[in-house]
Amino acid sequence: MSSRHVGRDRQRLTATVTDVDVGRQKALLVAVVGDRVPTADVDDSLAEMELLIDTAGSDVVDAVVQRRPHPDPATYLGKGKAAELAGLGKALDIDLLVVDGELSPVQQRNLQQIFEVDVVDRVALILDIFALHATSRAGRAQVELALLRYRLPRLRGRGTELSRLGGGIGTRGPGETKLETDRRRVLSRISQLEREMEDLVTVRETQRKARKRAEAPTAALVGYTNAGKSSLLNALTGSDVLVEDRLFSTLDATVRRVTLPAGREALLSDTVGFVRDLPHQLVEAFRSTLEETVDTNLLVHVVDASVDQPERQIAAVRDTLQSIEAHEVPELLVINKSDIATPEATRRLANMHPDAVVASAETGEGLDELLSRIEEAVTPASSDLELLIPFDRGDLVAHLHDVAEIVSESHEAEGTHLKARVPERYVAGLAEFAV
Ligand SMILES: Nc1nc2c(ncn2[C@@H]2O[C@H](COP(=O)(O)OP(=O)(O)OP(=O)(O)O)[C@@H](O)[C@H]2O)c(=O)[nH]1
Ligand SMILES: [Mg+2]
Repeated sequence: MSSRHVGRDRQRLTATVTDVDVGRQKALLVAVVGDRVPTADVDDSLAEMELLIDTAGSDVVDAVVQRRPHPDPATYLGKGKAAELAGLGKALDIDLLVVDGELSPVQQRNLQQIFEVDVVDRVALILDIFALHATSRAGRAQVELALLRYRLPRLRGRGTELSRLGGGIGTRGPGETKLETDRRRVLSRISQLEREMEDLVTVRETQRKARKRAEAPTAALVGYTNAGKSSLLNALTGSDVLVEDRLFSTLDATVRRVTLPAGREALLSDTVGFVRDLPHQLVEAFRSTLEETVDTNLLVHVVDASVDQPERQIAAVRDTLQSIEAHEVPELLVINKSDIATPEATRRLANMHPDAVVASAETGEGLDELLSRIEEAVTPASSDLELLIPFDRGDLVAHLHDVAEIVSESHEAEGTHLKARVPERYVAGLAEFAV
């Protein structure tokens, strides 16, 4: 069993004590990892935790890794280690202990007693960020649902207050003041939210059907959080969706029209980013949103080529897609941020994914190619037909003008004579008019 302090001067993410903004909470970050986990993987995971903690409004004053085969069932860290670190925490005057892992309610309670500060695990941290960023009614309802499901098993007995004093990580949330104080009321709030979600799903279902009727093909931007999905949406559609160097800046789905090279329009959507081990409470709560987003003709999977291990992010995204049963939708990989990634990293990714498009939302590199590739992927196959349509079927002629490319049109004694390039799905229904 060994432990290791991660140097404070470690690149970019670890704040030194003097950097800490007044008003921001000071956090001690701890991780328990197996003896054989490579150091690079541990550092990667801690760097991501620090970015998450920063996004949630706290600063990491020190990070400690304890190597042991398994977390302690009672105290997560070994008991001795926990006591030692509690001393360090006092010396550093921390407000918060953050664990890079998932704590059982018992472990969380015990650590809270040992450290005498709030204790937050990775799940609570991610839930907290979602709570901070949720703005729409649906987004807030979904986050509240996830938070309540996370907190329910952590309620102690009857009448335990859910919201503790102070407004730090793990205590916030939409509807926080409304958070109910006992199990029964939490449960009834959960079913109320579930009903609300069902209603919202129905409304959105209707909107989605309307969009489908509009016959515009759809593509959805998916990818790891901070990969540049919103930036690409902006660059491709000239809109100004919020872009931040923070995790989970986007929570609500946005849909924008994009004009494809041949002039056809498609609908491009942007939504919440993924992260490895996205808490299951969140996947559950956001399932309907996520499933809607990925009910599309094409997934445009954006990967940030400038991160340490882009392959791991690609794998995490594909895992999440699998858990929402979207892994069968065609995928187009975009290797983004080529302007800041090293040429070797970009080349390595491009070699491993020969069908991917190399692009930069920042410089515009590769965007034309990306649009053509989206067009190619979403354009349905069509057939050239020659049709004779009786005059009493003017509706059909009008419909063909909407959905098909009319090559020639002439009015003859028996009806309208059309030569048209017709999308495949209409071909069968036109058989009786073929000449
Ligand atoms: N240099 C460079 N920076 C980029 C590029 N694309 C995005 N960024 C930056 O990366 C950060 C994240 O971009 P976003 O577009 O917000 O990423 P996102 O995938 O929408 O992130 P979430 O909504 O948080 O999941 C921002 O600081 C962007 O300015 C790029 O091609 N090159
Ligand atoms: Mg975004």
